[in-house]
Amino acid sequence: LRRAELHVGVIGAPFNKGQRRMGVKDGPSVIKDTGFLDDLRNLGVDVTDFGSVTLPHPEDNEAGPSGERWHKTVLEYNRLLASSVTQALRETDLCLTVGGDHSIAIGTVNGHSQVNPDHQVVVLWVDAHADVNLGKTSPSGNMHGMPVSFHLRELAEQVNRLPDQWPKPCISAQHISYIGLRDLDPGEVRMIKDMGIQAFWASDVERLGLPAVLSMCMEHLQPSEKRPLHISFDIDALDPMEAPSTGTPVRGGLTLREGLTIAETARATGHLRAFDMVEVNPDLGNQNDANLTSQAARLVILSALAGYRGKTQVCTFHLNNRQA
Ligand code: 6HN
Ligand code: MN
Ligand code: MN
Ligand code: MN
Repeated sequence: LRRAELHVGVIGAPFNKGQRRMGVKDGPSVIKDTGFLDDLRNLGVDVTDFGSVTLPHPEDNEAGPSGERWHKTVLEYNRLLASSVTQALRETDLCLTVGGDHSIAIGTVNGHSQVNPDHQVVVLWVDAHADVNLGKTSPSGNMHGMPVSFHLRELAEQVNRLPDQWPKPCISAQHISYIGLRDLDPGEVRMIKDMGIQAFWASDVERLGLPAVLSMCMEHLQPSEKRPLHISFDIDALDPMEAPSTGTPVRGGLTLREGLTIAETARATGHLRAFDMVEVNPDLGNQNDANLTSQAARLVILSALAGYRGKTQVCTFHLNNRQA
């Protein structure tokens, strides 16, 4: 029996209360319908499907102290999701969480950080948006624009948590880098500057080239055994021509090739432990748009987890495995 090089745990997070477009709840099912789980298995990855996390008792819309829409529901959902992520990471090498809107990264990053208290999770946030709003800086009240703020120690005093103070901050400003930014709110720009967070805008990728940007990110984050890498990949990081079916599209984004390169580079560190794929909403646009978007998500996932780039490309992961 061939021993797989990588054992991946997959969690579905069909959650949509972090924003106001309901169809993002179907992200996990349309991405699963691409057949990516079988693709992974065919590429020699050992896959355990942990099923979906759902809230047993849907709450009413209870806003947070600063008007955070569905505040209690979003945080209670993420508390559940976090424990599933922690569990998955105790049983596998890498946890893939498929959303759902980006508020689910409150739970994924928190759950990842709970696995080993001696380890410091480092995060690469691939997104058109910075998702670092506080209730008071958010123009929308939508919590998918806030997950990063919950994790930052520097913002600990300014975030509205659950009554028992969940979730506790788990990273500092130097433990996160952004790639793909192009639509930030004024408060977010100020916070990123004040905290000195490493941030590469889409224009920086254009100016410097992606390989240089990625080396600077990895130099900065220093992923290692004790600094496990978490990628939170918002599909809206890609240009809307590549991934149109998403709730907050912004033109001038990354190409799919660039998305695949980010995923492959992260995989090549050997320290990628968690990957979120979020914000695919098949309700937006026509069937072709939805297919383009879920296929883009599938390819990014296969690149991150198995170094796969397409049918005609030699998959080094597979070959190495066979030759061994
Ligand atoms: N996302 N900055 C805007 C807001 O409402 O806070 C947009 C957030 C988008 C969030 O795409 O995950
Ligand atoms: Mn195993
Ligand atoms: Mn976004
Ligand atoms: Mn996002």
